[in-house]
Amino acid sequence: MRKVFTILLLCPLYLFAQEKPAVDANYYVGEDGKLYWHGKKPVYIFIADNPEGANAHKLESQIHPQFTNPLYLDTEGINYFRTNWAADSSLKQMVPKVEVLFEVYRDSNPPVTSVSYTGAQKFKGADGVQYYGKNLSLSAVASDKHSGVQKTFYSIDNAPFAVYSDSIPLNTDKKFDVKVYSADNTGNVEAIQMFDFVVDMKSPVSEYSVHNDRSGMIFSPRTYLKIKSTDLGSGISKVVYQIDDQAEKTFTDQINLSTLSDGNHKIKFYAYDNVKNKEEEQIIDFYLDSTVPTVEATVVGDQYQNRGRVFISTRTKVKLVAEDNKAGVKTIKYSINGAEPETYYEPFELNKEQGHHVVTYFATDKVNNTLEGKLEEANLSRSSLDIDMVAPEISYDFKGRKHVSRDTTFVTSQSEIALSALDKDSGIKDLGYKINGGQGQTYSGPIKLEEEGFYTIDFYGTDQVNNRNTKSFFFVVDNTGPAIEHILSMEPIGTISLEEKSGVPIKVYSQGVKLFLGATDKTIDTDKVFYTLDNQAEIEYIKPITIQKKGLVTYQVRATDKLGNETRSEKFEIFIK
Ligand SMILES: [Ca+2]
Ligand SMILES: [Ca+2]
Ligand SMILES: [Ca+2]
Ligand SMILES: [Ca+2]
Repeated sequence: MRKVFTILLLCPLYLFAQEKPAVDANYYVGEDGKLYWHGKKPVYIFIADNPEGANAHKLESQIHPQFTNPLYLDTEGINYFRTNWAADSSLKQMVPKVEVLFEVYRDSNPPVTSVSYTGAQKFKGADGVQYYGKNLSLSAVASDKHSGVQKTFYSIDNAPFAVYSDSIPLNTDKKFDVKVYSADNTGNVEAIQMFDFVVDMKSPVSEYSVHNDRSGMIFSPRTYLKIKSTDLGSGISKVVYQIDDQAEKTFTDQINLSTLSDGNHKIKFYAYDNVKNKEEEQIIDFYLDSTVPTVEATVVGDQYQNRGRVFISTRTKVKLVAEDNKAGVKTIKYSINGAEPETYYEPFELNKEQGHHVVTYFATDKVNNTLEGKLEEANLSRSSLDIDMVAPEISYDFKGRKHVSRDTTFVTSQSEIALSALDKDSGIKDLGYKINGGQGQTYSGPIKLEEEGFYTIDFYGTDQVNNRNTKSFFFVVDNTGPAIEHILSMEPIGTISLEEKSGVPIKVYSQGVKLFLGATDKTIDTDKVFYTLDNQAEIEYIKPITIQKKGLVTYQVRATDKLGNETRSEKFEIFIK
C-alpha cells in the first residue's frame, strides 16, 4: 500500500515540476507605444464618447456580422483599423483628405532562445555524449520578432522552471539535463529546448607498472615502464611523461630506459582527460644500474708463472669474489674449458687433466647485468691455466771412479755424486737430499763423501707447483787399497849381514826361488798387482816370479782394487846364493 501511495504521490510532483509557469498573455503596449496583440486572440471593438471609456459600446457590423465579434487580425505585424477622411470637431473634412488609421501589431510567433555553454573545454565522445570540463556556464539570449521577450525560463535536472536572468555556473561533476525556453510579451511560448551533457571535473588516475630485470626500485637498462590511465568521465586524451630534465613526451606504448646513465633518475608522469582535466603529477624515483659486477678472480694454492704460462697443480683452486655497484650480486657462475656454466659457491678445483685450462666466469647482479670474464682479466697474465700434475724426473749419477758389483756401487771419496731434476712444465723449485736419514739439504753441486762406509741418499725434486718425486739409492765409499801378501816358494837357508846394510840380517834363499804375490781387498775385488824388481820398471804380476840373479835382490809390490785404490808395499830385500 505504501509503495502505491508513494508512486501516486511522485507522479503528480514530477509533472508539476515540468509545468511551464504562467506568463502574461494580455495585449502588450511597448515602450514606443505600439500595441501588440497575440495572434490567436479575438478582437472586440468598443466605442466611447469619453477618453476614459466609460459607458463604452461594443461595435457590431451589420454588413459582415460573420467576421466580427470576434474579429481576427489577418496580418502578422501591423494591422489597421480605419475610417475614411479625417474631420475636425466641426465635422469638416481635412483638405487634402487624410485617411484615419489605428495600428495594432499582431504577434503569432514565440521568441527564439539561443543557449550557449561557455568557459569550459568541450568534447564529443564516441558514444555521442557531450562532455564539458571545469568552469562551465550556461547563458541564454532570446530574441522576439514583434512584442519582444517577456521571460526566459530554465530547468536543471527536472527542477521547476525558474526565470533566467544571468549566466548559470554548472560546476558539478555529473550528468546534466537542462531545459530552456522563452515567452514573448503577448504570451507566445517557445518549445522547450533540451540539453543532455556531462560535466567532467575529475582528473584521470594513472598507475605505472615496471617490467623486466628489476630489483625493487633499482632498474636495469632493459627495464621498461608502462602507464595505465583511466578516466571515468570524458576519457583519456593523452598521457605525458618526463625523464629527468628531458623534454616531456607523450606516452604511447612503453618507456624505455636503455639510454640512461648509471645513477639516480626520476620519471614524472600525468594524464589529461578529453576536457583538459590534468592529473596531479606523480614521480617515480629509481636507480638505474647499468653496471656489471666486478670480479676478483684469484688462484689459491700452488701456482707459478713462467714462460708466459701459469702453472698450477691439481690441488690449486680458483676463487671468485664479485662485487656490484648497486643492485648487488645475484649469482656467480663459472665454466671450465667452455663447459656448461656451474654456480659458484666456494673455491673450486679444475679437473684433473694435464694441460691448458680456460676458466670463464659470469657474475650477474640482481637486475641481470652480467659480466663475462676470463681469468686473465683478473690478475693473471694469460688466459689459460696449465695444470702440472707430473712430478719432476729426478736422477743421480756418479762421476769419477766407480765400480759396480751386483747391485752395489762402490766409489771413492774423490768420486762425485751428481743429482739432477727435470720438469717439463712448471720447472724445478727445489732439489734436495738427505744422507743416511740425516738433515735434508738443498743440492747445490756434486757431493763428495770422505768417510768410508755404506751410504744411503734419499733425494727429492719438487716442481714449482709442489709436485714432488723422491728416490733413494745406496753406495759404498772405499778409499783403501788391497792388503798385499808376498810369499817365497822355499824357506830361507840362513841370513847374512852386509856392511852396506848396516849389518841388519837379510834372509838368504837359493837360486831359483819363486816369489808369489797376492792382494786381498777388504771391500771390493783386487784389480791388479804390480811389482818392481831391483828398481827396474814396474811389471804387472801375472805369474810367480823365478829369481835367478845372485846377490842382493830388492822388490816392491803395488796392488790396486777395482776402484783404483792402491797399496804400495815397503821395499823387501833378500839375498840369493
Ligand atoms: Ca513574438
Ligand atoms: Ca575526467
Ligand atoms: Ca650493477
Ligand atoms: Ca712438473
